[in-house]
Amino acid sequence: MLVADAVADTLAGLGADTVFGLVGSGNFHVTNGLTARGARFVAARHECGAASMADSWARLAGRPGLLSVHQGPGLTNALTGITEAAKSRTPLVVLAADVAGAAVRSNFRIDVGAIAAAVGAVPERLYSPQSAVADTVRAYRTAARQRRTVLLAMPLDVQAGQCDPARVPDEPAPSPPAPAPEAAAGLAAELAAASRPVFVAGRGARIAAARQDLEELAAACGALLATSAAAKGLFRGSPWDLDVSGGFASPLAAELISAADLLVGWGCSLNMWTMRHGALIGPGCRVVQVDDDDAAIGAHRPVQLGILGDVAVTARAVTAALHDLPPGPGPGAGYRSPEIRQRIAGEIRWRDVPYADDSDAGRIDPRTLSIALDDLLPDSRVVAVDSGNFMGYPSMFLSVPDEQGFCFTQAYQSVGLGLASAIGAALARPDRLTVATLGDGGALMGISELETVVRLGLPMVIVVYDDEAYGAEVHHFRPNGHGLDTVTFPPTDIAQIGRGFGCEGVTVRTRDDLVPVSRWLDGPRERPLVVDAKVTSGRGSWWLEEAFRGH
Ligand SMILES: Cc1ncc(C[n+]2csc(CCOP(=O)(O)OP(=O)(O)O)c2C)c(N)n1
Ligand SMILES: [Mg+2]
Repeated sequence: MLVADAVADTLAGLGADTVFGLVGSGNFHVTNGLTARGARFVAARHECGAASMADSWARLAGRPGLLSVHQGPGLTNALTGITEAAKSRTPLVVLAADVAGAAVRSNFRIDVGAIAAAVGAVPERLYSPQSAVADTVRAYRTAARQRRTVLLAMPLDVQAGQCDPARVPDEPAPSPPAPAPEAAAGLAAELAAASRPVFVAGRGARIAAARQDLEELAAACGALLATSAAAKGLFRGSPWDLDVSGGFASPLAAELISAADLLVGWGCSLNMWTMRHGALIGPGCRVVQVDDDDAAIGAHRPVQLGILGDVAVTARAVTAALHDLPPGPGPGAGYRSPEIRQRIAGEIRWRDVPYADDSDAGRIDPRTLSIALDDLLPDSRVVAVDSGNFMGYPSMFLSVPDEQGFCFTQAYQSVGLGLASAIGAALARPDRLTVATLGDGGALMGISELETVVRLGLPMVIVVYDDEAYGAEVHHFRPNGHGLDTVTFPPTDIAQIGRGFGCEGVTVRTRDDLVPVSRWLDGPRERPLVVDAKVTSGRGSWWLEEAFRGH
């Protein structure tokens, strides 16, 4: 069997059924091999877009994504998207064609292994025709089981070799790690002693599908529930849900989190964003971290107790340990009082926080825009967010139905990934309306994938918060009186650009301009909708100040 076919056979045998990419001669055979075995190939217009699509698809599908790229520039074009995936611990296998070992003077030659290592991906390689199947299995399982982005170099000479037909060893996945019993008992004792415990659930809680287990434990000890941005929506609907902790936290959420006497991070790194550089950890507050990666424990904040274990398994073990505590006062109502419940119901959402609307005749306040969209858009949605000053508005003012409703690709803080990540999300969750939220800078950077949205017939809403600037940079440098010519731009008719690609396009300057959005939502949604919202930009957003502190 041709090695290229054996690689495709192996991946299909492991369950791969969707592959994103851009095909050149070097990845042609493997990609065709996959489609011949029933996989869907999604052609992107830029490899970075393909990488972001595969990344967000994998996040929402809950299994490894596949990205297929040509050797050399095909891979380097994809690098920003691959880096985001690697930093987010997205299970992703990059099928990266590579020049033959002897082609030392090839134009396409780059050091693929060094590139993988440089961006935090795992370097893998088809070492020989004889090992190609085992190499592919190892790459896929590393991605799936360790949640890593794996860069599988596929040298052309190896791909063209012959090998025995693929036989994928059938191995059950190992069970998620349980905590040491004394560690579970230690956390139970901490919870029993706490009067104001708060849980902050992160990506690890989302991956472990731990909502129910965490809610049961939280109910048993009276904890309030919050998430990192990566797990936004996990506790939606709970009367004790504080939504996101960190820069996006509403004033009440920040107040309640910083008054906690015990914070437990569940699969959450408690980084500078989630903890506002530690400002959300009040004086005397004890901090516990539960994670299946020991390197994550204590990496950002000092902890009094670190527990190595899967989030869901640990939550169940701690609930059992709470019940086993010796007779005594035991946990009380904790942080859950009728007054707090009432305040959460009335004040926890950003849209319930009063603000002075700074819309004028020509531009709409981004908060007003976001609240209006929140009212118009169906609840069954996935919100994908690009990077920039604007990004807090959709993240804070658009609600999401659950943790599957939020696609937040910010581990590398790159502008320009939002549209492509929305495409991956739309393909993973066709049952929901996908809403891509972008700045004008990010929209124009990733605009080539608008053709992909149209070609795939995705009924997507693309909202551009258009301030005609790299707003984040404007707000960063304006206070110091720097010249801003390098970061401001003349008006661009993004609605018209959308129409040029085959979308419907609407320009929004006032709330009344949103009428065509309602009409689109009520109609057949045959073409994607681009909303070019001309937003006010008098001052930077408040969460941005947090970001600048990190620079
Ligand atoms: C790829 C990349 N280039 C540059 C930056 C620096 N940067 C951060 S935010 C930003 C502006 C983005 O502009 P836009 O998408 O319009 O969003 P806005 O800040 O205006 O809301 C830039 C250039 C970055 N984060 N990523
Ligand atoms: Mg902008």
